[in-house]
Parts: sequence; C-alpha cells; structure tokens
Amino acid sequence: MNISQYQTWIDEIVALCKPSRVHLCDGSEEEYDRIAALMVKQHTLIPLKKRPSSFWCHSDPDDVARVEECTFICSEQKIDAGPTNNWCAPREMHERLKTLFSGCMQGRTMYVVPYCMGPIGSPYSKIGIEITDSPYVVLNMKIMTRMGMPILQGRSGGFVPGVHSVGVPLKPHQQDVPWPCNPKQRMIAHFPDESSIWSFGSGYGGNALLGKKCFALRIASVLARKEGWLAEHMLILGITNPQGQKKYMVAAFPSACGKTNLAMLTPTLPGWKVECVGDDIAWLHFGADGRLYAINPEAGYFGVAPGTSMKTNPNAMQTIRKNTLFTNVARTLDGDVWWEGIGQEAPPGLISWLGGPWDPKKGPAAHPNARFTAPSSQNPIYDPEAENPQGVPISAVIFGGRRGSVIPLIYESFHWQHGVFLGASVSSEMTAAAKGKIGTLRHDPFAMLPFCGYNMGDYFAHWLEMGKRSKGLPRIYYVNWFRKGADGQYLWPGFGENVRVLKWIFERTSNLASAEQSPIGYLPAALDLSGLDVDLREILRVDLADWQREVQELTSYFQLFKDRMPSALLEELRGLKQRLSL
Ligand code: OXD
Ligand code: MN
Repeated sequence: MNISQYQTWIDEIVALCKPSRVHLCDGSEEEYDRIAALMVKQHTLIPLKKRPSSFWCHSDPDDVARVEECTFICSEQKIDAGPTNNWCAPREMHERLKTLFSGCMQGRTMYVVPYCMGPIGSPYSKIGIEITDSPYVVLNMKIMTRMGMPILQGRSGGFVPGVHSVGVPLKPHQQDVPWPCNPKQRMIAHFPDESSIWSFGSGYGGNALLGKKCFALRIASVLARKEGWLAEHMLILGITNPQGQKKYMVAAFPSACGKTNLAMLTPTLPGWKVECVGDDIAWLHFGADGRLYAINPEAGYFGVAPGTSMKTNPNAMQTIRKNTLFTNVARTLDGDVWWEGIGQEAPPGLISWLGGPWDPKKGPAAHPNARFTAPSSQNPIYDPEAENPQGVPISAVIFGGRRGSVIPLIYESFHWQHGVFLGASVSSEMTAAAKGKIGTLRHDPFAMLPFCGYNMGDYFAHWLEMGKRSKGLPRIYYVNWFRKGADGQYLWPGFGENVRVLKWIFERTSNLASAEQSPIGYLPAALDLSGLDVDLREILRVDLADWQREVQELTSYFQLFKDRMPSALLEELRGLKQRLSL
C-alpha cells in the first residue's frame, strides 16, 4: 500500500501525541474481531449471547451526547462562522490544540483509520483519514464508513485529516478505565479553510466518529458551497406506489426527531413500499439531466435505541440482530439488550446503562441518547440503488421538527424560494441527542443548526442559489408528526401511518393530489385516512393568531444574521405576514 503521501502528516501527529504504538487499519473483519476481543479483555465491551458478533458497552456518565458548546468553527473571520457557531481564530485554536494534544496518546495505541464517505467509485465520494486513540471509535468507523487502507489505493492527495483523542494519556503500568474521556477539556474544532478536524476529550458519537457530523456535514457543507452542491442532515428514502412507480425523497429533521423511523417506514397502506438509502446525511448534486441526485455518505446507522420496537421500526429491529454495537442501552442477564419503548416489560435483573443493577427510582434503564451502530447492508429494506455511484433522483424535499402546537401535519411550499424559507424557519423541541434542556423550543434551520460549517445566512443564500441552477427542482414540504390536541395527546399516530403523508407528497409531485391554498402554503384537500380515526381539520388547522406569533418570533430570529440574511427570505417573511393579516 502506498501511504507515503500521507506519511508526513501521520509522522507529525505521532511526534505530537506520542503514542506507544501505531496501527494502520486495514478494515478487515479479522482486524475488527481482534480489536473487539481486546476491548472485551479490557472490560469495555461485553459480548451479547443473544446477538451474534454484537457487543454492549456503556460510556462515562459525563460523555453521553454531542457537546455543541465545545464545538468550534475556526474560519479566518468570525463573521464567516456566523452567529450560530462558536468561533475561534485558527491560529489561537491551533495553539490550544497543540497544548491539548501534546503527549495525549502516551501509553495508548494510535489507530490510523482511512475511510471513504460515499459509495466506493462514486464521483461524489470523499476520503478522510481519522487518527484516533480510541478502539471504540475504530469499530464504529468500520460500521459507519467504508474503512481501511485499501480505500487509499490509487488515490492521490485530497483527504480530510481528522485527529481524535480521548485525552487521557496513560503512565507506565497505569490501569486504563473502560471508557476514558476528559470532559473538562473537551474540544471539537473544525478548520474550514484547511478542511481539517481536531477532536479532544470525548469518545461519544458525533464528537468522536469524525466522518459523520464533523466531516460529512460541517466540513462538507463548506466544500459543497464552494463546489456547488449540498451536504445535508437528511434521510433518503425510496417509495413505490401500488402501480410500481418509484420516487425518492429526502427529509431533514433535527436529531432524534424520527429520521431513522421515517427512512425505514413500514407502510400501513396496502401496496405501498418504502426502501432506505440513508437515515441521517445526504449529499446532493445536480445530475446531467438537471435533477437533484442524492448519495448517502455513510455505510451504517448510529441510531437512537429508546423507543425503537417491532411496532415503531421493525426494519431497524431486524437490522440490529447481529454485528451491532450497543452503547448506553440496558443489558439483560441472558445476554440481550433492553431499553424503554422496546415493546416488552423490563426483565428481572436488568443491568442499567450505568453498568449496575437497574433501580427504576433512579432514572431510565437506557440513557435517552443510547445508540445502536449497525451496518446499512443488514437492513431488510436497504434500497437496491443505495450504492449507485450517481445517487438517486430526488422528487421531494421534506423539512420538519418536533412541535406540540401551531405547525400542521403537512403543507407544501409555493415555490423553491418559499421552500427555502420553510427550511430556514424550522424550529424544534430539544432532544437528548445534544447536551441541553430537553423540550426547550429552539430554532434549528434546515435541521443544520449544530452542523453548518459556515455562516448560516450564507447557507440560506446557497440554497437560494441552487434553485437558480436547475429546472427539474424537487418540491419542498414541511411536516410535523408531533402536534398535540387540547388533551395533551398526539393528534397523529405517526410511524407506519406517515405513509399517508408520503402518499400525498408522491401524488402531488405527479400533479395528481389536490391541495388548498392557505396563508402558509398548500394544504392537502384530502388525505388517505382509510381505517384511521383522525380529525383531519384539527391536524391541518392554521391558527392565525398562533402564526402571527410565529412570524414575530421569526422576524427577530432572522435579525441575528444581519446583512448575511438573504433579502429573498425577508421577502417571504413579509409575504407570510401579509397573507396572515388579510
Ligand atoms: C446524530 C445526531 O447522531 O444528529 O445523528 O445527533
Ligand atoms: Mn443526525
């Protein structure tokens, strides 16, 4: 393998971090098994008797979610990181990192993990190399990406370097802990001008698996703007109607708002079929025919476990039967996993996510942000085109959030510019996916708030610009599965029943379903609700007073972006205000 072109960088990191050993990952199954066996010996992983080649582990209780407050975009100018990102000058951040990373891997093995985001051979795929001292990260990267030295074969240059350390050097003979991390000194820094990533102090999920949020969203969004494409926090699904016609859709919802469930939906309407291309990230390019095409840069799912059951997501349950890593779920005495909402009572003797006997008085058995990491190829509804190097053609873009009130079940934008306004106006109740106050309503434009690698105002402008490039643009929709009635109960059953909404979108994009114009967009004139007891009028209701408050709120939010706020979106806001007051 020719790694000479990467060697200088690897040598630099070795000299800085001073690991005891260096391991170049070949990405083989044998390597995976060897590392997993080592981690079992060190008591970090526990093999699960009930699930072949699967393991349970739990993190440090202080390292359970993405840490947005420690995540930085280090552009030359502060304004280019924008008002929604933490910023630090690149030179200053490099100084801080030098101190943090100096000798940080002493006593540990440094793993060099080359990986490809996107199908091998796709013109849209990109290469990264993550250097990490966490074997847990290596195993996750093996599942989540196309990983190993062979992916560097025949490549010249052009990779995104990422350096990750748990931030806990070991003295000679010092006993390691099962989940080393350094919460007091956490830092996740992105250098958009260098396309590089540095992450320190956390071993968890998006903080540590650098291919995911750091590369495929924050760095990729910057590259996408430069190169004329889109890197989005979106699922990609294929949907086939009873006549055998198939379309693809993408949907952006904030973290832990049901992207995985929608991407793997089991339709309740006879004859309809959904297949999954991806559940979290989409890279979108215009094809030669002018249409927008999507690839999934990832190769696995890092899904939220609690709430996943045979009822809510049977395809996910099938996917995680083997070759799966479980982090911070509960463990049963007979070698299986358990979490709240799995569909069965907690068995006696349950071990909680904290690693000891579960005491229900002290909180849930599984952490609310507990995850499974499983290969996409094990999904029974993995789309046959999911590995197509050209991607799949997109007919509809869907935005949504978790909103207990105000937002109707589904509506359609009037045109692209209005659709971009809908994306910019997404707000959602916070979930356990990030550290923060659960349930608090926050703006999360395009579900990209924690993931946009540059000024969000410029990002809006980029979306508007993309709309000028093509005639075959997808239509744009907004959904809300989470609206509640006066009794506090959800108005919509969700999950497999969401196919009824997808059906309307499918038919709208063929000009077959009818709609009624409302001040906020087109609402369905009818939805297929056969066999369902739902108050359609209530769930589609547009309350003028509520929406006037929404406009006021958006008016002050948009002011955050000052002169980077595109005037086209302010025009959309004025248009909405006018339509509401007529
Ligand atoms: C994720 C997230 O893990 O969005 O996908 O937090
Ligand atoms: Mn996500």
